[in-house]
Amino acid sequence: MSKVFERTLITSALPYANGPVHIGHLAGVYVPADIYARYLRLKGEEVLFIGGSDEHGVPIALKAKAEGVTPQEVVDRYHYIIKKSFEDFGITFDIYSRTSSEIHHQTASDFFRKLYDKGEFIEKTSEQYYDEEVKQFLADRYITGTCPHCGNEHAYGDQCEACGTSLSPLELINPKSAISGSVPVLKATKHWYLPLDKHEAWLKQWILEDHKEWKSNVYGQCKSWLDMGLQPRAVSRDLDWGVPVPVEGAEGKVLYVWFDAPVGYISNTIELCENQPDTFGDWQKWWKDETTKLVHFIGKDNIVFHCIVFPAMLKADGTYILPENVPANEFLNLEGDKISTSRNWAVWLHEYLEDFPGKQDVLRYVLTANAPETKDNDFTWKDFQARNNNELVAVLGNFINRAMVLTHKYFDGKIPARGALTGYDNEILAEIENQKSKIENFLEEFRFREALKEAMNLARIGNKYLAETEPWKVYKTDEERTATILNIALQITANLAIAFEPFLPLSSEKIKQLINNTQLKWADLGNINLLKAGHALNQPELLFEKIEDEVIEKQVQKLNDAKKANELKNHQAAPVKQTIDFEDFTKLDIRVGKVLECVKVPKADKLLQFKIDDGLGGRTILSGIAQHYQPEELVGKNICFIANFAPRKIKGIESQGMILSAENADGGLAIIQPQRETEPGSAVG
Ligand code: B3M
Ligand code: ZN
Repeated sequence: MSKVFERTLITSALPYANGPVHIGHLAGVYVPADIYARYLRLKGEEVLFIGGSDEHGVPIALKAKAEGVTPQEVVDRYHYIIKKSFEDFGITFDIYSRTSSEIHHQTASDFFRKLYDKGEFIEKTSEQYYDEEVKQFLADRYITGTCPHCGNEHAYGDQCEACGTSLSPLELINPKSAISGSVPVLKATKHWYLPLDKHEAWLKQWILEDHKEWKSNVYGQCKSWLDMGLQPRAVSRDLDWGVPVPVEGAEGKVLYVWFDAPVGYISNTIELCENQPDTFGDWQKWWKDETTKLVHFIGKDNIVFHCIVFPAMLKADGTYILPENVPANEFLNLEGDKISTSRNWAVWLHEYLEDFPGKQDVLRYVLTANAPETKDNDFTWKDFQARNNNELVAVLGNFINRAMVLTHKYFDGKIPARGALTGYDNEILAEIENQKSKIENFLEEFRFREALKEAMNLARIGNKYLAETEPWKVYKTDEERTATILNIALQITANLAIAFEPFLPLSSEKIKQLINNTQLKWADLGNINLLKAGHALNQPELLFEKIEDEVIEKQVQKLNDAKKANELKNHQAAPVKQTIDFEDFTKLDIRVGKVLECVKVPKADKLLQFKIDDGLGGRTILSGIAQHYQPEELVGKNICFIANFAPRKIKGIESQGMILSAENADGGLAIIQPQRETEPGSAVG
């Protein structure tokens, strides 16, 4: 028998507060969670939607250290930027709080302590790397060394990013502390472990048997974890940033970030319910009542923590409900490349809004239409433009605008009364009624792309109806028939306002303004008598506007610039060549020359032809730098050249030497010039 739920608790992954949020976050987690929350609220259900920043963990501590500020300063900086981005994009959290808050520290600490008192942990002492210079145990990420598999000298204690192998710090050859650079020593340290192996049996039953309806990507990942067999997991760390382990003798230890972060969902609920008890009631009803449906929205890299580790923690406590579903998404790539904060390969939400003010719905639309629900997907600016121009403008916006404009033209902006219906009218009305269950079923199954497609099909039905019935022609001979057609078109418009509300809240609001009816509920969807004859519409206004090629090209350029800047930043000089002695060096006859003439070589786009004063009567040299200099800017300049370079014929011209230049990481060339005026023919050495 399937369970009967009375309310829904929706959580969305708490983003790390070590950078702003980008389109990948929005597409993977926050837009789907918000669609679901809005849909349930529109249906009049009792809903709580929890968000917040994850402010602990090694990367935040590491970033603070690198910047010479406290971790609190780092998270303060990003928490508010992230919170604002979510507000701007209409993500309707009931609370967006943070894990550095006092109430969270208290809640997480109590959670740990209860499990500790119940004997749910095992204690283990093991040898871990310790930095004697800074007197600190080193988290895996704080240790670098040579990868035993591929020889990469910059592998981390948890992973080699060159060959992708997972590592343990003890496997690294020549380990070094990333904090002080010193060689770490092994030292015994005690930690608490959650024995996941003891939870394996019920987890298998609960997921693999009782939740076969979970999305296949989620179910599949859980199955492979469970098939491999679960191991005890450390839930504490030697670190000075986080929730202190509330046990005697645990000084210098904090809860592992993945232990405290999911408890953040609970502490944020407590914070909200304590602040607004009249609206949200007692927090325990959200977490401890079997009639509450708990749903976690996350990205695929968080599956194990939400489907296995956190449920095991909740079960170990014994008083909590477990998630009913975990609709995790796969990843969104950007223009064919993995989104990366550190490489600045991302579309940042706050920057998007600077470039596309007021267009949050366009992004919500594109990210949902192209959501990575079952596999990784790609965001491209071309697709963004196409979906805006061909779908939002040409289908949705165009239909509503035609219905509005024609009604103003023929009926003074008032809903005309419907006359007798034709067979075709009835067909269309039946199609409209049908859309409701299609959209609903997809929403209930967390298939938001399909749900959105069906909402858009409602507008397609409307466009088809206007194209077939041609009210602008009919009006000349039959006003009553025109009235019927436009009445139907306006009922479809009212339906669109409802159907799109979970997906495009701002546009839905605008449609309601246009039709002058803000009272529409989800239950009204499919109803074809929503607007009464005689009801006055507001003035027509365009809902969406075309996005031109130049605007899109600018965005692509911006990404390419970021890529270039990143390549330069990460550029490492080439390794030094084999050692030579002075003898070898003296074989090179390097001299200063003065450029007398410089011209382009015909039919060779890279070559410049130089006439050089070498103090010996002059010589001709060809050089492949035409793409980096205009010939005239070099005339009169001093340069350096190799005078005893064997002459070579290029394009029928003999080149008698080689001009020296330096090459930048991006391939740009710069000619070497003596730093003072020097006589032609002077030796360089
Ligand atoms: N902060 C990981 C992430 O942003 C983590 C999620 C916590 S959810 C409790 O991918
Ligand atoms: Zn490696």
